[in-house]
Amino acid sequence: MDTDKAQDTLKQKTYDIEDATKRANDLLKHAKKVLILCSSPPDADSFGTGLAIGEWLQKSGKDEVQVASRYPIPDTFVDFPGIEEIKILAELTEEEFIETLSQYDLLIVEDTPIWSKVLGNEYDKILQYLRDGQKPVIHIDHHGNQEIHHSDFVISVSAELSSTAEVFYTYLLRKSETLHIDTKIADHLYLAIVGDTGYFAYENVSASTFAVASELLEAGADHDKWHDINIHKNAIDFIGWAIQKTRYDADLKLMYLVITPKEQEELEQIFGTDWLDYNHYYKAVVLRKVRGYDYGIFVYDQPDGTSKFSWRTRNYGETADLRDLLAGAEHIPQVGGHRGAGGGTCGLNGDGFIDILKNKLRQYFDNLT
Ligand SMILES: [Mn+2]
Repeated sequence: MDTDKAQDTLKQKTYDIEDATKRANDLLKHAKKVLILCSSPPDADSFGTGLAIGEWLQKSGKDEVQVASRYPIPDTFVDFPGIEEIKILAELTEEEFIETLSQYDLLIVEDTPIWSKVLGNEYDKILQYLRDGQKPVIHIDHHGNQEIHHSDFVISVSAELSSTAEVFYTYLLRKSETLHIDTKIADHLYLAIVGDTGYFAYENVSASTFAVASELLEAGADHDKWHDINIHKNAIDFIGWAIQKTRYDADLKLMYLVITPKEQEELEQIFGTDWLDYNHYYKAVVLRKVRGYDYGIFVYDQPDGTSKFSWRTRNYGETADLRDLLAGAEHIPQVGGHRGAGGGTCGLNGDGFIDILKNKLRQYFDNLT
């Protein structure tokens, strides 16, 4: 592991995205059969960018290109344009997936820094297969330089831009000599950017995001169509349910929703077993919008007594970066994402996690004064 760590540090110090892009282009040029894995949790950026990469490679004359996911696609995505092109490989065992993978000569993973989010819940053998150099891997992402980026067998095209779509467009597609962007690719990427920026509203938007969006519109992306996305009624009903359960701690500027196993049963009765698919809008329109509450937390208990959490933090002004507060803390094995939106896992249940977070925030505020 020490060698791995040394290599990580080396890679971090010497990382050069132009060089990574060049090496990625080399691999892309020579590959004939390419498998693209979208990440979990599913979103417009993951699917839209995956489909755009697939379309681009297909048009570049590859023999075979497949966009796929190791996780099932939730019902909320049935209307997502092109979703039927994404092959679900969720049921495959690790051995079966490796068998599938062996039929391709390049693997692309995108829109996540974490292996489990692309390779599936069980992935040790798959990762070993990749680590052994059995299959070249390109990683395209915007989540900062974490696990996948640090794997020395991976060529990682990674930059902290609004979306993976923006990274892919900026570093690979815009510079591509082989193909001019067509309407379908433009549409996929535009939708991906719209999704990850909340219609150009979030703080991850920069001048370059607008420049890319502008070029995508020029290339035929349909802004009117993508602005007309409806929200599933369940997502609205979920907000109604969740608002009543949301708790507030004014001193810590913290609002939080803990979903216990008992409440999960209740949610299952209302929304079915897919209840977790409907929280997106609550996070977007409630968690980060209440004045005086800079930190919005969504946490739900796992059957084994642990919990999963995510946050939406107000970015403007003096707010703590929850990544820094929680990284390496006791009972927090995993934390990632962005300053404004991220999440992780906790070895304790949801209430236990809230206690940890409150302590961390209290320390943070005490240090400020
Ligand atoms: Mn993304």
